[in-house]
Amino acid sequence: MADDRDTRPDPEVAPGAAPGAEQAFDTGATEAEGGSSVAALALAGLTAARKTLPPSLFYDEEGCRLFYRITELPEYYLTRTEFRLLESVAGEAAASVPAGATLVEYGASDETKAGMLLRHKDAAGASLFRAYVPIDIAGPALRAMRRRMAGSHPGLTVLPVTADFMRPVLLPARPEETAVMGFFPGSTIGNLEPSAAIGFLSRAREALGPGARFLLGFDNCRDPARLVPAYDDAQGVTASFNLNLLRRLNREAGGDFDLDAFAHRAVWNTKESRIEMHLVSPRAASYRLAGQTVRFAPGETIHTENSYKYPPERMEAMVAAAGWTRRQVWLDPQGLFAIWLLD
Ligand code: AVJ
Repeated sequence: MADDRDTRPDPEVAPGAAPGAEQAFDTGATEAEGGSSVAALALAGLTAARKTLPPSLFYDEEGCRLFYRITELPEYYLTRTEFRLLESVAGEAAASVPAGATLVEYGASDETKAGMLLRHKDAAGASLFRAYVPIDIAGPALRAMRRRMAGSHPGLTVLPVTADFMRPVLLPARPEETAVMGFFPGSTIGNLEPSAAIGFLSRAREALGPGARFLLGFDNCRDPARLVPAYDDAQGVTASFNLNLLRRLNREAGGDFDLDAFAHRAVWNTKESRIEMHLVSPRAASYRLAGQTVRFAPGETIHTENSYKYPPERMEAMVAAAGWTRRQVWLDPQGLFAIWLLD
């Protein structure tokens, strides 16, 4: 039955989309960022004085596969550290909402982390969560998730939203009195510029409504000796993940990039407290993209991602600027990863 709805807008959509909201309620849209074409996004970034590509472009099907492989690399401690931490605190975190709540996950590539929250029940044995709203740019992954969860979580209403969570996201309608918890794991907040992170957090606060809780997972490590290998692994999986951007542009945006002519680079930027990923063109070169020419000077880079690693006091100021209050802090035993409960 779930498949029946895959090509139609979800009927349970609240009327009156926020201005500028371009999103699909699981309509199977293939555009990047729920509206702008891959070519338009890429051209905007590659014709700028300092070349960039938006990290949301990483996650085509191959990119999702490569990211999953990254999460299993020995050097990439983030996912497994957060996983273990979440395992130990999920009960306590989930118990901060009354039974029958809705869990809204921003950037939900699969249900493993949410599943740790969703399984909890209150003292009377009632499920703490009645509905789950995974929001992600990758429509196919969301549809696969909904099919799996129909079997694994009977009784849970799953309402996927295919959207870039950086745009105003319109949530499916839910009963007014239902409690809600936002969930933003994976240190994905680190991909955002600080001002954009505050903007995201305050839009989420508005969308989730008064009384909402928010669970935020982020990398707490600022040691380049650990971070650089995590973003430039020995097997070269992260390099493939980065280069896959160009493969995608060749396929979807009329590009002719020579993948062998670019090198992956990960650098720790101390001043900005972030890991940067770049694609470097060691030689002068020019390529076609969507009917235009993109020229590279020798050594010029495409800046493809930032992963900010915010010190706790900085994160505290950001959540406060967005109107949230930090209620609880959990850290793994090594102090590498943090999960904060906000309300
Ligand atoms: C999914 C954004 C959290 O920044 O660590 C992994 C993506 N990039 N390796 C991160 C990523 C390179 C990841 N996030």
